[in-house]
Amino acid sequence: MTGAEGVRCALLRGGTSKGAYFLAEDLPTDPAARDDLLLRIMGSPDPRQIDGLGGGHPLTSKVAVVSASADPAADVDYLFLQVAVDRAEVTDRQNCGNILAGVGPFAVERGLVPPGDGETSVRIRMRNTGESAVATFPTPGGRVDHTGRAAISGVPGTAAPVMIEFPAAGRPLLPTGRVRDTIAGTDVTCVDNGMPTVLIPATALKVTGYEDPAELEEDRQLADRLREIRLAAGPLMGLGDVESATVPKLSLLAPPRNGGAVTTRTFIPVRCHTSIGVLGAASVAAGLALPGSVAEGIARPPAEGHRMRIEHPTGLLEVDTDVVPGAGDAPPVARRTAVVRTARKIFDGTVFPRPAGVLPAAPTPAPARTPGGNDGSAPS
Ligand code: NQM
Repeated sequence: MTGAEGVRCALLRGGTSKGAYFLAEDLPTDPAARDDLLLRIMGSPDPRQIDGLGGGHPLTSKVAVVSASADPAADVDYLFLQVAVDRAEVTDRQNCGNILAGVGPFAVERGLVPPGDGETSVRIRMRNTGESAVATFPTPGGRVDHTGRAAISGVPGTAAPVMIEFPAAGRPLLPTGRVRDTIAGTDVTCVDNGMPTVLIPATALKVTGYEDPAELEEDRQLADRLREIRLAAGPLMGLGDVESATVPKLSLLAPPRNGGAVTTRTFIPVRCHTSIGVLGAASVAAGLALPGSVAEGIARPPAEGHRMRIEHPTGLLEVDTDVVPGAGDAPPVARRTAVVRTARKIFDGTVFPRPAGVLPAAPTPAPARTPGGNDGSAPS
C-alpha cells in the first residue's frame, strides 16, 4: 500500500486529545509498513507536522487501530499508537484513555458493533496492555450522536458523553512492590492504574506545581531531574530501558486549589500535558488512595466515596476508582475505575499520505519553548 490512492480514516477528538482512527483492515498488516504509512499520514518527522494530519504536539499525534475482536469477552480490539512528532518513530508501548473515548463511536459507525436504541455499550480489548474497558455512549434512533451537553475541562463547548469503565487490571497497582521509593534522591510513588506513572511532590523538584505547562517546559533543571528519575524508575517499574519510551509518565503533585483532591502537572514524559491523561489521572487517583504514598500531606482525598477530582492546568478530571488494600500481605488492587469523557467526529473520509521515501528535506524549526524532543518521548 503506497497510500497514493488514499486510506480510509476518521479524525476524532477523544477527550482532550485528537487522533486518526483506522480499521485494521485499511492499514498494512506488517508493523514496519504500517508505521511508515502512519508517519507519512501524520506528517512526521517535522515539529509542525505541516504536511500531515498531526498537530505538532504529542496530544494531537495519535492513532487508533480498531478491529472486530476474536476474544469472546470483547466486541472490538483497540491498538493505540503514539506517532512521534519530530522523530520517525511510532510506539505501541503506552495506552491512551483519551483516544479510547472515540473507539466505541468509531466502531459503531464502521459497522463493527450494532448500535443499541438509546445507548450502546462497546466492550473493548486494549491491545497495548491486554486490559479491557467498556464504553457507553448515546445512540438515539440507532445512530451515534456526536452532539450533546457534556462538558469536560480542556475542551471548549459540549458534546455527547462517553462513560468509560475499567475493571480490575491484571497488572500490579504498585509496580515496584512498594508504596514509596527513593529514586535519584527523591521520594516518589510509582503506580500503574492503567498508565505507569511516577508521583512526585512538586516542591521536591523546586517548583510549586501551579506553574503553566509552558513555564515548566522551559525549566532545564527540572527537565534534567525528571529525566534522571524517569530513566531510573523504568527498570524498577518493570519497564526496562525507557530512554526512548513514552512511559512512565511523571506527575508533580501539589495541594488542591479548586476543590479537587490534588493539583497535578504531568509530563508525558517530556512535554507537559495541558490537562492530564485519563489513565494517567486514574493512576494519580489510585496513588492518592494508597496509605503511605507521597501524596500524603499534599492531597486532600474525599473522606467518603471513591470519586477523586484531579486538578490539572485546564481544570479538573473526575475519576471514580475503588482501591482496596490487599488482605494480609497481598498488594492493593483497584477493583474498578470509571471516568466520563466526550468524543467528537471531526472528519470521516480519505487521507492522502506523503509519498513513500520522501522525507521532509529541511524540517521547520522547533517552536522556541520546546526543551529537547517535541514528540512526547525522550529528547534526541
Ligand atoms: O493517560 C497523553 C492523553 C494521554 C494519555 C499521554 C491518556 C491516558 O491525554 O489515558 O489519555 O499521557 O501521553 O491523550
